Amino acid sequence: MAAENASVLFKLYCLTVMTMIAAAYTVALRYTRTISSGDLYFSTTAVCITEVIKLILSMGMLTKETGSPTRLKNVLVEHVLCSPRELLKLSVPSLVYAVQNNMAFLALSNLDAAVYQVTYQLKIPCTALCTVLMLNRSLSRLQWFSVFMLCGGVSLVQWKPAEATKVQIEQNPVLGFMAIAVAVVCSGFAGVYFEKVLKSSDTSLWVRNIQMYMSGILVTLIGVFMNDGENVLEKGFFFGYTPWVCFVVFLASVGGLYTSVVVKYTDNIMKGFSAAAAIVLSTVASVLLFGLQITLSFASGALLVCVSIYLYGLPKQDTSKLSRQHTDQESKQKLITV
Ligand code: NCC
Repeated sequence: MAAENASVLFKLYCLTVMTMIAAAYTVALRYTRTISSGDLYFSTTAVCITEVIKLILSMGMLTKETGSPTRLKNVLVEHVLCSPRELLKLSVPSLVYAVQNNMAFLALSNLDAAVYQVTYQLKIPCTALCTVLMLNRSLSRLQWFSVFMLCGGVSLVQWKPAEATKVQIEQNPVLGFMAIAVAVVCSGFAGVYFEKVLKSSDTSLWVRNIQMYMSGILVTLIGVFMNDGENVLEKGFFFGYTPWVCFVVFLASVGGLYTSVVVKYTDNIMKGFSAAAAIVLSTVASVLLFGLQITLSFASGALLVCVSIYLYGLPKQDTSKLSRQHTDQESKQKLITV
């Protein structure tokens, strides 16, 4: 399906599911890292097994796309076995995503989920910067302004007063914030890099994903042995896996695939804007359906999100027309003064 052929409804569906999964993922991950029964699982193994599941699911999608086992075999031979250069190209985002995904575990082991969500929004301007630098796209001043406004708006929307949550582990907030800073940069860079590779050829999304997840498995496996090698050998790869941990791995896998579909049909900046809109809309729906109380910070954040979406979407010529009008007025003023 070509990007332009995907219906608006389908794009909306993917964005909403991606956003819902991301919200559930953050909370569930935090829960598994802090409410431990003593047998805390190795987070590096969770990141690794997620790559394996994403590879299997992408294989399934490619099977469906190609339609016959022979065609599937041909595609895999051409794009995976006989394309070491492409595999190498995709190993860049897979390495960066591996770092990012491990950082999420480190950050959520040391910071509250709400604090994490709010701070992580810095990825929006970081992604915009990567888009401008790596994809040679330009943003008008108004669009830059709206990107920062969105960042502030989403932070306010997700803001919750700090609660004294019961955690059974020692936390290091400085380490948590440092992990977020690394994750923010990784998310911006890897997202835009993957978008660039995906959109620069006709190669199928599922082929690109397979290429990326293959090196992803290798990289994250190295991460397992570098960080937890001895313990994993002693206690086992799946040590400490509870149904909740499996749920986190499931969300990470499905969420990752939805992210890739969203990037295919929109772009990384749009992903940020639409995810924000989905958060606002889902809260408004909860107000209408379940009588949820709206806080002042949510209302002001939602307003900022809406205004930023409007400003970002203004056609560029409109804004340049505005600035041209402004300059014309300035010149007239100067003439009058002279
Ligand atoms: O940070 P974010 O995404 O940009 O991270 C992208 C996640 O998607 C996976 N991915 C990306 C491209 C691709 N072709 N395949 C993939 O599997 C990457 O491995 C990485 O995990 C967001 O925009 O906020 C979003 O946030 C993540 C997640 O909440 C944060 O990274 C938290 O640490 C969401 N992931 C999940 O919910 C599992 C993502 O959907 C949206």
